[in-house]
Amino acid sequence: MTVEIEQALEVFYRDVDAVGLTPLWTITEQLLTPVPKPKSIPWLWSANTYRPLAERAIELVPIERGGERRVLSLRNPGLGGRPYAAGTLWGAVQCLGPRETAPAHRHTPGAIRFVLEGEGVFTTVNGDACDMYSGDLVLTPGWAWHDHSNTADASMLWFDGLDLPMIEALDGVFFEPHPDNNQRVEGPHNRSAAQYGTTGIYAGGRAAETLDPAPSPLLVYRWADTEAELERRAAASPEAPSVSVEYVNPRSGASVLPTLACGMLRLVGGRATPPRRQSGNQVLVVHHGTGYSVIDGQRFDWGPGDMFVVPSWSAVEHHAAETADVFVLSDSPVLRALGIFREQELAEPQSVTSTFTPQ
Ligand code: GTQ
Ligand code: FE2
Repeated sequence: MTVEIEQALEVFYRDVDAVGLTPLWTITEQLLTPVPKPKSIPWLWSANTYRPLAERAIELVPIERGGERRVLSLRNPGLGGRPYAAGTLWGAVQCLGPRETAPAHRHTPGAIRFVLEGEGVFTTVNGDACDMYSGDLVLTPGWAWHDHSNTADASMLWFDGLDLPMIEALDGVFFEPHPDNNQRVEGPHNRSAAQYGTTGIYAGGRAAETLDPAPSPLLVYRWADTEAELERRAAASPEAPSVSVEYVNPRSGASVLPTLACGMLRLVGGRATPPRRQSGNQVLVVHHGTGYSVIDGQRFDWGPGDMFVVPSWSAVEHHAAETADVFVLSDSPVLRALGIFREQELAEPQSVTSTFTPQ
């Protein structure tokens, strides 16, 4: 290269940079990765760790002082301190002490609740009070008014899943407090459940075929109904290492929210699921049973209440010690809607190269 060209190039790079342009050929970070390279990493939050901390939060932090919600968010160490479980998903433990209420509001991000322990709380969604019991799924679709009330003398814990990081990435977050601290409950509790009954619980795999931009009108899915369908599936496939059900919109058969899919996986004790991966992130919450999952070669042992993240395109297989039920939250409806969802069965079980130490 001649000295003139070298000097001209130097000036060119300076001029380009000065006006806010970056030549693609100078970017060293790989942008178009051959496969997804999520920043979040496989991680697990153990119930033995978070439960006493939730109890301390109830004692120490009144809802008013601690903000609108008494929530401990799952912070994935791969995300540079951001309070997100994965790049697209918020996951958290929410707790409400005896006789407490959390103020009503609404936001464009959609949320789901999976109930861990206790009873006596109801979440009011646009005036419909949904009673919450262990193993139930409750929806608060985007822009629906919602608040939580504990009418019992014991505290209650549940898992919150939101599409907040995704909606934030789309610069689509809106929030509004309700004019009153709590909504007025209209009519009897559980009106959506009375109207739609058990029609929102499907055998696994079918919701994927349908897309619906509207959220489910059924707002609460009872554990007893989920369990009954799991048992029907298990009886129909006695050889299978696992069976699954999906929670769906009973009107369309699509995922519960346009952004979030929820399912329940029943793992047969002593068996392992075939290793596979899919694009998009997942947060799993153990409802019953013990076992371990291998995620990208790392072993994660789990038991009831434990929560863990399977980032996009990570290889995963689940092993149950005894029959285990695991709740699965994913962003797959968005990838499907965009026509970019991929999944792959892997030929070989993974070899375990390390074991995760819970914090
Ligand atoms: O219960 O309304 O975990 O608004 C995060 C944001 C729960 C809620 C969270 C929320 C809520
Ligand atoms: Fe909220």
